[in-house]
Amino acid sequence: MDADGVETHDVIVVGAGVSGIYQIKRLVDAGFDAVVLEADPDLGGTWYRNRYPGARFDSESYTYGYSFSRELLDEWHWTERFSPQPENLKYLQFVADKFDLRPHMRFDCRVETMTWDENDRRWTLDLVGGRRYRSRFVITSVGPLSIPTLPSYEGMDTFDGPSFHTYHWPAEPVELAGKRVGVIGTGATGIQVIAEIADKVGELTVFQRRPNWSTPLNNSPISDEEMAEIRARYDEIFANCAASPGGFEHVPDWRGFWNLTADERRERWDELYDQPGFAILAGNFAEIFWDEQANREISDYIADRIRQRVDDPSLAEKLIPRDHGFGMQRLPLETNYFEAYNRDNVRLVDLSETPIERITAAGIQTTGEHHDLDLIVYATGFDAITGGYDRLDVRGVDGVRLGDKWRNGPSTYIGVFSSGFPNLLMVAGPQSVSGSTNFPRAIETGVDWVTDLLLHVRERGCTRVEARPEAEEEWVDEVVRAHERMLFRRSKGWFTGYNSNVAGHQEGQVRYQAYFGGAPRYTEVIDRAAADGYPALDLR
Ligand code: NA7
Repeated sequence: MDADGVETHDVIVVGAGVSGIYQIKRLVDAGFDAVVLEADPDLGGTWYRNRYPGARFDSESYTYGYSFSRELLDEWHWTERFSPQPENLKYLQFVADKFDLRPHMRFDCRVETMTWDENDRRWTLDLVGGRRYRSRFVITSVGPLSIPTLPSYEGMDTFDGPSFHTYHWPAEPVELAGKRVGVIGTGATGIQVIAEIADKVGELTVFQRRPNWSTPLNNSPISDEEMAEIRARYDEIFANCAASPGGFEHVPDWRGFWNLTADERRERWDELYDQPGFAILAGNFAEIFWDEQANREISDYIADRIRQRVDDPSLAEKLIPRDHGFGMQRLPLETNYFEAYNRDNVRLVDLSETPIERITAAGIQTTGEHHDLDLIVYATGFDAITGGYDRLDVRGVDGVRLGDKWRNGPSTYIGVFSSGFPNLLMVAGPQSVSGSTNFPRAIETGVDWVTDLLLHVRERGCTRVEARPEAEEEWVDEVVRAHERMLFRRSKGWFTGYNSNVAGHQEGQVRYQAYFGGAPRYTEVIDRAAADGYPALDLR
């Protein structure tokens, strides 16, 4: 407690999701006086919030879980290869309880403003509701997908029935049986919801602005025997993830796209299409990401798969993307998504033909007709990666606002620091590999790096750490170079190009939000920085 009565700590972590939970564990173990401030009433972040039907990992469960504790790995049993949200939340609660982390967490604490005091070399954090905290260091683990975005259709507040964004799907059961449900949005979330509820609702109307490529998740239960095999293999699993560009066990097919015949490539894709998870993407020929002809060929292959699965040929064509190739946006994974459109109670409204005019008390009015609905689900995505920072109102040296510095896109040193904002460390921040690879694998790497830096700083008695501007420039250059090599440099999407969910993000104006150099390269860069004594940082 400071003299003025403000609760003060060495380190404050903002956000108790997957990153914040591991971050507080490391800090407490290292003897720091640290707390986590969490806006929600409980821990879990993404897995606390996203309770919509069908929400589950797209990463293999056993590559998503934490790797830091052998005991935890031995105790936890994943029941499905791609674990659903209720189990994921239980897992995070189990971790927090097992390591007694709750005493270090403060819930219902939404940070509104963070202000740097250069004389005192500390941050002051003001919360919604008026409470105040202070700390030498702040670690933000606010999540890349924590700010949901809603459209701005006229009449949205006049709809008579329930309507909500998927991120705010209520915790209490939602009555679906016999209801006329409208889903707006066909990203990874919309595709999960649509496939899950199609056979549980009366009628389902899907409002699609642009179709998305999507491939089978190929989920399955994990038996006791399989779990025992996975446990025996954990070291190998995590080593494989660390060595692969995407942080998964899937590795690119390095035989060379053009070294095989078209038939051989199709044979390989037949295998990959039936494999679980991101195999079809991360296990594919790397050329599909930068060679237009290679990308066209795989896109044609996936389009044929969609045609095979949708009974009505003209409907199938509407579900095939034309404005971007396969893998050029975040790939949604699905279970019977395309088959849902073969059901009599499911209808697709193509908003490119008949846009939404307004929301009415009774449903949705498009330029074509009125759709009577009992429930509207907005699966309209997020202000991704930088949205959480924009909402924080961070004021650094000389009162400069982070939101202003990042107005046209983020600028960071390795996704952890942004110069002008000393002692502010980001876990899974913009321009790290978190947005572009298997998320929790990158989180562990990031948390370990940040914690080791704080130990280094403590040993030397430093009270101020800031990235040198020239180091930041160099990193942004690398981020841009890695991005510009890829075909997706032209696509819309929350981490590839510009984010079409966010009003104000302009088409053609790319925000370099994520690092696409791959997990091994990123780890090499940050490890070297630590081994060399952090030359890119100004330590005082
Ligand atoms: P996404 O992937 O950003 O998808 C959002 C969807 O909502 C997408 O189909 C958008 O169409 C659509 N959208 C957004 N705004 C509108 C408006 N105003 N009208 C109609 N349709 C709209 O978000 P998700 O939640 O699906 O996925 C985010 C991540 O969550 C996912 O990658 C996982 O990691 C978990 P568009 O394509 O922009 O035309």
